[in-house]
Amino acid sequence: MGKDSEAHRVGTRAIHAGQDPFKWKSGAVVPPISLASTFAQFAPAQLTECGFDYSRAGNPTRQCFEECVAAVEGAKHALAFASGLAATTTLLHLLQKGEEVVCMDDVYGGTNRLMNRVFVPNGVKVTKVDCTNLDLLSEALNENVRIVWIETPTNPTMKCVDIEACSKIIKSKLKRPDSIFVVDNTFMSPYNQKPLKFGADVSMHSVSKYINGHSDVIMGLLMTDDDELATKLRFLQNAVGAVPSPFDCYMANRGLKTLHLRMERHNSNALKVAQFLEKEPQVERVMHPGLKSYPGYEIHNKQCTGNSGMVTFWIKGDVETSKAFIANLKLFTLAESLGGFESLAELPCVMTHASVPPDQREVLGISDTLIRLSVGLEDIDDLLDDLTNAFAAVNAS
Ligand code: P1T
Repeated sequence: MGKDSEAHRVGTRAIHAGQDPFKWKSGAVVPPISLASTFAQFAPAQLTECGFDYSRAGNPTRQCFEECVAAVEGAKHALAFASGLAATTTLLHLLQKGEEVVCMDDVYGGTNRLMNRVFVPNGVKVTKVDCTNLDLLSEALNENVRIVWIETPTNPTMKCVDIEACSKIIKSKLKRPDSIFVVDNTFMSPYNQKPLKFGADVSMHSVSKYINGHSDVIMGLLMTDDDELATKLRFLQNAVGAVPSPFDCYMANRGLKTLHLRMERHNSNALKVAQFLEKEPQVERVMHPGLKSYPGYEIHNKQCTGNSGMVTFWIKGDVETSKAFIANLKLFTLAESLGGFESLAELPCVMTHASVPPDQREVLGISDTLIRLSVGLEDIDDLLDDLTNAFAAVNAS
């Protein structure tokens, strides 16, 4: 992160950090998409001053995005990958056979599937722990644990984990210097939450969500302040090779320019939706960090400056009620994913979390009446009308 950007606030960083028009010879105010897969060398292994040799190892458009997003999160290093799961896969390649991951019990279904069905068969141990209970976390930590992985708030039940408290326990119990505490920060975005400031070693993102913000890119990120860890991850970024295309880097860099504006609107729209749902007689329970009733309200407010657009609720009834409610929504589109400008609704038990074993889903409360909303940037009264109409239609049927 450059000196200038350290002095700037987050919106200014999103627009200017790493974007100096004079670093491109033309002075273009919008960074060019550098499509070259390879770069000319002056003599064998004598590179230009930019230091690029092959685009898997490094690319100007990717570097431009990485520098900007690092400045927005306030991280020293950012590394971009072809998807959120590609970022996770690359990080998990730090593990040796026999080493262990302690993973929050509620995480994105794809993260759960990656750990259990790809890494466990290859000799990694994964232990699921409800890290909202710090005693359980502490008990789970032993000398084989190399990585602790959490989300907060979690996908999809929105449980809040105390990042700072976890970090203190991990640092005091895991004496090995190579242990890594990762926070998947996708739900909050760098605008609302900066896990590295609370003791996380890595902040991971699915860029496909809020950072890009326009539902037209699949990409992931790992961010860290640790130079040594960054070097290891840079090695793996190139060696494993799950890198994003220059075009996607361009798109994500462009989406990032409005992150601060979008997040303000996501934050306010979602709070109003959550407050509306809390008063709706057909709703059993709502989870959103902006509600006073939210179990992690104080912890969340200590570590976040906003709540994002994610709202989870349990509708009264059964799976047919959930399906009827979703079918009657007109503005909320039935689709997986989140964090785009458009509002989405989904049923995690058969969509994003279908790969989580049914007994685990039951323990976590990912029932067939749990509906997840990604509240977008539309006019709030139109969104509330849409929800009102869908509840009325379910009630009338
Ligand atoms: O889809 P991808 O860019 O690979 O990111 C994976 C991922 C990682 N972490 C979290 C918290 C996520 O929510 C995701 C992707 N999630 C969805 C597609 C979803 O609908 O929840």
